[in-house]
Amino acid sequence: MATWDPFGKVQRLRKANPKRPFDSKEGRLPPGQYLTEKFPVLHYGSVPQFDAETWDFKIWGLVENPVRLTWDEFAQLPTRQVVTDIHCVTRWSKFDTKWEGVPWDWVMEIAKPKPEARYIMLHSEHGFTANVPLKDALADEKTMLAYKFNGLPLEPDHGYPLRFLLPHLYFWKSAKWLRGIEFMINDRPGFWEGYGYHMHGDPLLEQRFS
Ligand SMILES: Nc1nc2c(c(=O)[nH]1)N[C@H]1C(S)=C(S)[C@@H](COP(=O)(O)O)O[C@H]1N2
Ligand SMILES: [Mo]
Repeated sequence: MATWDPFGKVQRLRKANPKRPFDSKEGRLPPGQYLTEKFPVLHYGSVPQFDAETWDFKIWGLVENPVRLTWDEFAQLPTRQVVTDIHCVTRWSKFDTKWEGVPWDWVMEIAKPKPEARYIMLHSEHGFTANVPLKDALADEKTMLAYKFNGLPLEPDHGYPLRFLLPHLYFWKSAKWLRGIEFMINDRPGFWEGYGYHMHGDPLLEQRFS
């Protein structure tokens, strides 16, 4: 792992997940995972259609400023690029994937979550949801609302036009076809979590199922 740490990433992640072995070199491939060069596609249900005229993105719940943006508005927000490893609970990992999107900091600045907000629920097309502790979204400087992969718009299968990216948790938390974020005081299970997937989902701790 690089020693240059401009975002204080290691310290922030350690604070969020005290038991996590971030700085171990062997930790790059989490336990029970194998490496793949491919980019497998995994989701429940069908790939939704995108219509730029009717698509919107909302932020609601425990926030000072509820947000609603059209696709045209969303596409003008500042973006950044990240390179990151991703880890699927079905045991494949992929190294050095390249994404571009709107950083999580933007969500915090525009929506101004209330101090009592401690969890978020990601809301996607077809009613798909995934729950994430807010501290995990905050701790990982790679957390973003991603709309490009390898410099190109996301493939429909991989979440076009927009997906969540929170790469230090298992990849099911990176909800595809994202349409909104809800800030909550209490945790509640999302779609896969309702079928027994872990409420947190840290790959280094092998939090696959609860
Ligand atoms: N909307 C939606 N997003 C989803 C899912 C889903 O079923 N619906 N599955 C998750 C799971 S289980 C995984 S492993 C990743 C897979 O992303 P990929 O198909 O881009 O590899 O998407 C996640 N995001
Ligand atoms: Mo998954």
